[in-house]
Amino acid sequence: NNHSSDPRGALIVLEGLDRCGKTSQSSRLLSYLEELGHAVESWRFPDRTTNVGQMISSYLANKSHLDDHTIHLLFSANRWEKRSLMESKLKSGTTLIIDRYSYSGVAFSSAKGLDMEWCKAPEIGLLAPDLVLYLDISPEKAAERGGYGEERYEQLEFQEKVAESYKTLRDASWKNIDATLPIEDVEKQLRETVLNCVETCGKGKPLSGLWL
Ligand code: Z5A
Repeated sequence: NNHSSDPRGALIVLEGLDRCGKTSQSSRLLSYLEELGHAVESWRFPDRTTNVGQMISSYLANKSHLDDHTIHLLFSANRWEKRSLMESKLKSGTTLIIDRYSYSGVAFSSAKGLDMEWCKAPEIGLLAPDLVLYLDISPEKAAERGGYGEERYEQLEFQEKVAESYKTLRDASWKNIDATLPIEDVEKQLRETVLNCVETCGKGKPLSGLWL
């Protein structure tokens, strides 16, 4: 039985450099969609609550060292452990707004020098986002925002490389958003795109696999 035309929730991903404003926008989008009566949840990766997530968290806080390939695969495993729940939520009509996903996985690891195709491989077959909102800001501007520099990847030079990697990952689901504007104006840019996406998925756009 192929229920591909059943209505479902949308898989919406927020991506961008550190301090681009993903967390702020994801909670705003959550309230916006809730107020309109949509079933919606906000998630984030890494999901630090799982066992794998705790290993990632300790690595990011510089409390443990891991080989670059190993941490890459842990980030990926952290998404795989949520895949079936993700699918059932979407199929039951819940829209998911996700703060970071496979694009982060590939952009950060390839910025360290790992081969991009190798980085993509373990992500293949995860659910493909319906919309990727890239909150575009330069590493310099992002660094001017609060709380920068406490975790492993929060260095300018590295963030430049991440920005380059992100550029090569753009695909049809990708939308660039000017993230240098005030929070309210960034949100305004997001609202219409997100609503269109939720409506399209509600009409039964089929779910697909990432990078297949
Ligand atoms: N990583 C990886 O390597 N591989 C993977 O597969 C995944 C992740 C999933 C942890 O991610 C690290 O893991 C991350 C990538 C890597 N490393 N880096 N860099 P995380 O998601 O846990 O942490 P984060 O990316 O650093 O998120 P964040 O610190 O929460 O930043 P944010 O969500 O983008 O921004 P924010 O919290 O909404 O805003 C930051 C500050 O700016 C805050 O003070 C806001 O009030 C302010 N802000 C927000 N928007 C604006 C605007 N428009 N104007 C002015 N000020 C603003």
